[in-house]
Amino acid sequence: MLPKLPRESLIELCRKMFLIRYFEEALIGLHNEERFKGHYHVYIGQEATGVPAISCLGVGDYLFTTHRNHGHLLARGADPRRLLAEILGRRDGYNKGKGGSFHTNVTSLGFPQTSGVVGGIIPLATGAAYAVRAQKTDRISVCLFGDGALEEGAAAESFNMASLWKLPVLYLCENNGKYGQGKAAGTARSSTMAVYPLTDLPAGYKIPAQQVDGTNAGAVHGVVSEAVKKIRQGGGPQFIEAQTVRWPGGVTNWPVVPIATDAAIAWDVTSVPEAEREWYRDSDPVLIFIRELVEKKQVSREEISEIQQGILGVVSQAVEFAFDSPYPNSETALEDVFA
Ligand SMILES: Cc1ncc(C[n+]2csc(CCOP(=O)(O)OP(=O)(O)O)c2C)c(N)n1
Ligand SMILES: [Mg+2]
Repeated sequence: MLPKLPRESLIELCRKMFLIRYFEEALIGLHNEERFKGHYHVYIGQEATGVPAISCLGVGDYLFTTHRNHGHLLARGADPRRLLAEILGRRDGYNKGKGGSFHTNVTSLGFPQTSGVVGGIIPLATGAAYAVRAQKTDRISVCLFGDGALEEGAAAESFNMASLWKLPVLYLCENNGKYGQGKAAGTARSSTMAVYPLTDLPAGYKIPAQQVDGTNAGAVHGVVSEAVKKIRQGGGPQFIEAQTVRWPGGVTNWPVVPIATDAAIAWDVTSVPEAEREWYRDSDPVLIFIRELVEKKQVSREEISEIQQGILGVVSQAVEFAFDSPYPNSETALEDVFA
């Protein structure tokens, strides 16, 4: 299902999904070539959740994200050059290279704090919702987190307060399940939660909670835009569980790219190694989206190919920019720190 948006907006969503996919594939390649060190997580497989969801927000809204933040930042319009520079610890990064992959904060885009601590942003997002309400604005706070974060006590405490105080917060839980597990509504179990379905947890706190197919951009756009509207009208918190199927390249500690994503795979998966073929055919959100754009005659396959080439160019410029950027001077180590 395509989001109910004009063609130009659909193309913009398509560009953003490709940008995330190619940015992350390039990052994995750079790590494999040992051009940078350190741990990182990628957003591959969840593009059709973050991109349409974030497109529903206003410029003044706050977003809080996790260890898998690259996709959320790019969806919100972050400059891939400065994001990559940050991940590589370079001076031209969004946080002068001091935040890195896990803590890229972009306040100008409404990301006051990113946290690699699982569940760490749930109370922060809830606090931001309290703040915007106290300031009597119509801003909302959006909390993007994985299914694993629901294990944390801070999640339960936040839901309780958000519900009691009817705070303007959207909890968007990205349930990427376990590798090899289906995503059909109601069957996707989290790998780490006894509560099942996950929506039972916020529902217990009387927060309206629903599930959506996170690989279906139109469905995500529909439920998120509706939830945002209700929150902005003073309806209190909302919870959405977006279910995706874990990308087979991301099942081990260090991601591996089984095959470089190419639009042609959307129509012919024979080039994909057999072990990963099913995922690219049935669960790859980027390929599902472009297949639908073409089927619904919003774009031609040639146009898709042009978009793809354009984005590959943007990503190689980002790589060049980031490696040209110097490391911060040691004298600046104590600048921009609180204590
Ligand atoms: C409090 C805390 N515990 C453990 C970790 C280690 N850790 C990093 S990612 C991760 C899995 C989180 O699962 P989920 O929230 O579902 O996110 P996913 O990686 O599946 O997107 C864990 C346990 C951490 N960063 N913080
Ligand atoms: Mg998860």
